[in-house]
Amino acid sequence: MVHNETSGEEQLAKDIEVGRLLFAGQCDFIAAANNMRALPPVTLPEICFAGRSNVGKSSLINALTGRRMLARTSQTPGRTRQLIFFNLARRLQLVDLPGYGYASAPKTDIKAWTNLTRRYLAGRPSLQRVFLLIDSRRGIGPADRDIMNLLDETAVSWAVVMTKADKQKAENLSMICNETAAKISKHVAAFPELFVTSSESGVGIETLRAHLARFCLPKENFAAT
Ligand SMILES: Nc1nc2c(ncn2[C@@H]2O[C@H](COP(=O)(O)OP(=O)(O)OP(=O)(O)O)[C@@H](O)[C@H]2O)c(=O)[nH]1
Ligand SMILES: [Mg+2]
Repeated sequence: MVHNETSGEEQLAKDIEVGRLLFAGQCDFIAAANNMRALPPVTLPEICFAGRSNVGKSSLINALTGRRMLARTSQTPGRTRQLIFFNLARRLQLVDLPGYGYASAPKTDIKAWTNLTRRYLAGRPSLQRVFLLIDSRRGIGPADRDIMNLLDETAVSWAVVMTKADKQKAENLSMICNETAAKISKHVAAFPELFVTSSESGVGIETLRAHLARFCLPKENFAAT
């Protein structure tokens, strides 16, 4: 029993190290696209971060890559207005998406971003998984449900990342995570596990790195299956 637990921990530590090494690699800005023709060519496996405005998408990319200023963040919602592509260690493409649910931008702008994001999500052949960010203080809202349904319809695999865990009390956090997990279990294209993170405190970042490494490195690199 004790032996198994130890080896489980060792396996996890090995996977975390694989993730750490990948994310310690160079990460370069590739492209900012505000229309479908401006998307960079399909080359590497790609994962993207989607979610409401201000949920913490750009901050999460910075936390994962350990670079404070790689993706531009802001206290004002609506900071990221294009699809921003980053190349990680020439192995994985990371995409920072514009947020949805931001009411104070001009309506035509909102429509253009929403259309572009939807077209990208539904039609990008290299897209391995969408990471849908949910604020730990708010849980799933109506705009999130629209995206979840779109992803289910287009059969794009997606997973939920809870953000800003540092801003929520432990008991509320576990309650909101249980509620969220129950809701996503009804969606066919959803990965059942939640990733609970804080870009501020670093909670959950190494686990998410280890998970992301699986989209671009061969299976033999990992201990745990
Ligand atoms: N306390 C705390 N604040 C966070 C965390 N992640 C992001 N923030 C803050 O939340 C605000 C929005 O973060 P962004 O990363 O710009 O959010 P975004 O989802 O990229 O927003 P848009 O580009 O507008 O869609 C900023 O003020 C961040 O500092 C976190 O884990 N903890
Ligand atoms: Mg952003």
